[in-house]
Amino acid sequence: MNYFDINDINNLSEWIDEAITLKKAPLSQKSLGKDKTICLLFFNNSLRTRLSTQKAAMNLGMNVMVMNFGAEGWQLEYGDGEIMDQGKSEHVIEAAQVVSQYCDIIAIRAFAKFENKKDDYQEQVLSAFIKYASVPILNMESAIGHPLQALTDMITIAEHHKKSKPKVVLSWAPHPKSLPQAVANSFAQYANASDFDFVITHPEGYELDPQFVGKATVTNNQEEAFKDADFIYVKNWSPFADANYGKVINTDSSWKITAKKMALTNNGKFMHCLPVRRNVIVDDAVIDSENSLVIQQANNRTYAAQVAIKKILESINN
Ligand code: AN0
Ligand code: CP
Repeated sequence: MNYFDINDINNLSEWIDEAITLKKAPLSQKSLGKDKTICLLFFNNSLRTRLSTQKAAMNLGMNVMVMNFGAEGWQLEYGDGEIMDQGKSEHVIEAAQVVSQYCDIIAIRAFAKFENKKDDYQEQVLSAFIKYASVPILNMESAIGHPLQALTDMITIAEHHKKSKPKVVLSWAPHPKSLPQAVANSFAQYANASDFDFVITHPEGYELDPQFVGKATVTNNQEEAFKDADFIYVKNWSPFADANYGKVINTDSSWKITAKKMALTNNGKFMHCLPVRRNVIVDDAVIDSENSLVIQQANNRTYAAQVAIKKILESINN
């Protein structure tokens, strides 16, 4: 099996429970990955994903190889039948088969490139590796999804919610650079698969892909959305719509998360996947408050990765 997106999870609440169990005894499955190797390929920067995925693999007894593919690998070609007389040195057809011979799982981070929406939304890089590799693929944030982060966020909400149906709000916040929709897409997808009162709030022009919005309530009124919320999940993303795909069209600082806005919530918890720009996305007073879960979220990245790798290893062993 791959862990590419939510469709690879047979039972989300079971995965969440398993991650919480692994968190109590992280070394309990240490023999599962013995003599198995995971290769982590990074086409983009990372702190949490890189270290927590390594940690998770080590907790399962695996060997880990990491490569900054974007900075140090050959530039890959993805197109069929291309005459490769330009900048690209190697085709993914060979690269994926070659890497498969060195390891048992290939984990990949490859963000949206914002060059061509179709390539991004067809998951050009991850799809090519899934097609040509002969070992399972683990998604460490692809063009349109970040399934390890979303699994982490569902684990964190499960640990902290006090109600059977919490109000969970995904809020856009301003950022000076253009960021992918991946984190927001996956959060929305996993939130829709959970028993939440789920609300998305963003300025006009920041509508997400409807396939991820699903049955969520969507509003351009952030303060209205925050009322009585139990969890405020904040993220910047760039527009999905064709006209402004991947551009920055709004940096309105009135969308920043402030203590005044948090006071509208039901003593709500503040969540963000990190990295976060302080006092642009969120005020110090909020991220430093007792209600901020950001450090605990980052810790849960290890157990989300551990449950995903465990499932893949079990599928290999069977
Ligand atoms: C990335 C993003 O928004 O997708 C990674 C977040 C986990 N963030 C930045 O590039 C700042
Ligand atoms: N949240 C997250 O994926 O962080 P990194 O980009 O640092 O890996």
